[in-house]
Amino acid sequence: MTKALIVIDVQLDFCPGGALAVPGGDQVVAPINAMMPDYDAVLMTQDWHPADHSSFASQHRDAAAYDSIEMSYGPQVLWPDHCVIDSAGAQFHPDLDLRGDLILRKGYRRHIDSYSAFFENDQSTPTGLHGYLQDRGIRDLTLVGLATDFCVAFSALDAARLGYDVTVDLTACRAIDLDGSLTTAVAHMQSAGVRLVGAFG
Ligand code: VGL
Ligand code: ZN
Repeated sequence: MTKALIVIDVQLDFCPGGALAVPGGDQVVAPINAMMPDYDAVLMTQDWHPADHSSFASQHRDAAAYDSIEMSYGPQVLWPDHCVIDSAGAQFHPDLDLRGDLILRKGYRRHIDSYSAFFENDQSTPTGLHGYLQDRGIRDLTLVGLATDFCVAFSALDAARLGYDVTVDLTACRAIDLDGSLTTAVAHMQSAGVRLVGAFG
């Protein structure tokens, strides 16, 4: 079976010292590089926001980073400004092996966030990744990267919903863990049939 490794958002802003640093975020780089040769396709996502993106707390009066607000498409956590288009923090970690097949950018439309590699946060606007994978006959996906409880989990849940065989390798993931979000994400992934392997870092 053709199998793909999907590397989610291994960018400097999600690593220690970055704008939305995930504890131990840089520790995923070495295991991800080591996994790449085992896959027929290696795809990467890159969180890529305009400077006035609506997921940034800075764009909302009376709101602070990590507050949750209601948007037209549902609940949305407000984040510190991060992964701004062309900024240093939006770059991939310099040690990440970039010899992959596809880089998919997401979150570039001001009014809607996109955690998942498959759909924007309205859960219905496609990114085109499903079509790409179908075209290549890829049905078997392993997801790794940052952050376990947001972009990795949303991508894994969408992939399971679309009928892919989905594995998340926790050895090569790290979480933000906002108010129990990691426990919730793990429970949702387990009940959706996502295979969780490896140990939490
Ligand atoms: C992410 C929050 C905001 C992620 C991206 O990559 O998990 N989280 N943007
Ligand atoms: Zn983002």
